[in-house]
Amino acid sequence: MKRLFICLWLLGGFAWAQPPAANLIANVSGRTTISLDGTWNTIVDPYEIGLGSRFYLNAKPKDKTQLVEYDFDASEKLHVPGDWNTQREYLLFYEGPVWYQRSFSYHKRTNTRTFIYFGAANYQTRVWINGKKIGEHIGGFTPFNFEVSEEVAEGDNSIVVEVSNTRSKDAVPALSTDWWNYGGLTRSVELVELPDTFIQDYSVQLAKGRQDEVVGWVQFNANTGQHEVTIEIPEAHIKQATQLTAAGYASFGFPAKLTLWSPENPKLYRVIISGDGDSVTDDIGFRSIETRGTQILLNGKPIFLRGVSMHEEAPFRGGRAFSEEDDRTLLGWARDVGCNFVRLTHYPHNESMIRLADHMGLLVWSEVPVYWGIAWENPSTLENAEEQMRDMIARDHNRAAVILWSLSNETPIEPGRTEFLKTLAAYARQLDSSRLITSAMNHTDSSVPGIRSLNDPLGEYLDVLGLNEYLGWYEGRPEDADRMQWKTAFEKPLIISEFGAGAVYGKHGDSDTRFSEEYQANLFEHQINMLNRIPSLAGMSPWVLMDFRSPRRPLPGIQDFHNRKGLISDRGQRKQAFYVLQKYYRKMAEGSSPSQGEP
Ligand code: GCB
Repeated sequence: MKRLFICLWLLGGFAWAQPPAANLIANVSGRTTISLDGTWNTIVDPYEIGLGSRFYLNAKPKDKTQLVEYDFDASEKLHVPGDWNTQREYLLFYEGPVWYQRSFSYHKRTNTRTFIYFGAANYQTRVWINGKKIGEHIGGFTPFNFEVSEEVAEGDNSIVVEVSNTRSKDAVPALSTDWWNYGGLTRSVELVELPDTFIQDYSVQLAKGRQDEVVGWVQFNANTGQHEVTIEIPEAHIKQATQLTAAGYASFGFPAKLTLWSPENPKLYRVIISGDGDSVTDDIGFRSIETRGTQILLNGKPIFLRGVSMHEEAPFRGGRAFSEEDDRTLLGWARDVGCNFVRLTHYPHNESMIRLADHMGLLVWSEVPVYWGIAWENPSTLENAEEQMRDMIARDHNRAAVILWSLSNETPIEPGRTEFLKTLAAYARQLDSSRLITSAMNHTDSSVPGIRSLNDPLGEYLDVLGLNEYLGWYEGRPEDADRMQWKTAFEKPLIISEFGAGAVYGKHGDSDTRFSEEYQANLFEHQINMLNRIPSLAGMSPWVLMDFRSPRRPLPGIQDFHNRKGLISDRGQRKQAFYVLQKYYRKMAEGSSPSQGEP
């Protein structure tokens, strides 16, 4: 194939100037992996004796005189991936460490490096292989990996992982959340095999503001010598080569005529990156995203985000969602409502959810768990939030579906918080200048009766404003919406990122009866009419797709520790409000609604 000339993009304009300084391996599903999912032996450790008792040695008494007070083999089992809370009744409310152990057999291969990769573990994790400490990680929703080439043995191996979901005031999130603190190895664990020098990460996307030019970079894990790296998009007859720097980095840019990715046509191209003895394949969509005044433009055209917010909670069985089937059900429901957009709250969801959104044509808002009050003044809390942002971006930056990185949800207006989020916004932009930065705010000025004004100083640092409001549920009556006006102090697109009301599926009453389906449906009617009057509205993501577990919701017979604001119950039953929103979104998709952004 004829090799096209590759243009060096010296004048800036790369979507990513630099790859993130993470050591994450990109696109693990495109690599040779050995799954460590399945049944693990586990010891619940509420008094935190495991470290002192050296559980990580997975010891057995050598003879009958020796005292060893634990035994992984004889202990209860848990399935990985999965939270522990929903696998054993007595662990439902448990917060503390649990020790996991499993044995595996491994055959070492020459010229191969071995890594262990965790999709996520909530919240604090320590890992040992064959008694040797490999590493630690904090953060409950982002992936991490450690090299274990030296530590894995030919033949039998034992891995021990301590996972603790203990909450703390300096953590991200901190002490209080309106979702269940599911602990454990909540996503897959696998070994990844790579050549000595390998492609650590890459970015391939449209140049900012262009629809006919692809730009990107490739980063190897180590110095490579000045080898060549090629980028192929076979379906578009593209094959480009460029030179790596000695540090194993290359940037590139080339003209390309591609079918653009959109919700109506979520076209993905197979992209192959090869060089210096390594090669990785990915399916990538190409689209542009930007704002103009109060509009969001997808591929240069205004789009209204018909969204819904959702937790990563498993339909039907409850607990943390982890399987492709869970993801398919949840995103399928969002599509049934008529969505072209999902707000994945309040933490990064699993990678397959994002990849599925890419396939299904659902635009994504992805968020780090900077939720309510956290330790704004603590530098290590900021560092933690930055790391979670870095790893969320590192994992998903090649997904066309993701258009918004969200910094936070409902944070108090105070100087320390605004400074913290300003720093986090700048960091996110430094990592990925191609996407839009947002945050869900919730404080408005109500000093003028009948008008709510969003003038949170955080708005200055965002591309898109998110606003959560609960008119008609936490304050006032649903009918108050008929007289309410919303204004913002910024000439920027606004997404109403939450509104909603609790309803128990099958509970009926008049529209004044709390927790009845009728109350919720009525609130949606009034909210929709109100939101339609906001000139800068560019989207909405009502709260929430499906009922979910929350320790803050104890009302017996109604909540039973569930937040009941779902359009769908946790058993998959659709409430009346589901159909109210569906009707509205369907009409809008047909173009009969006057909302901003629709052509
Ligand atoms: C909110 C939060 C969300 C809660 C929701 C509620 O504003 O962002 O996490 O679950 O309200 O139901 O109160």
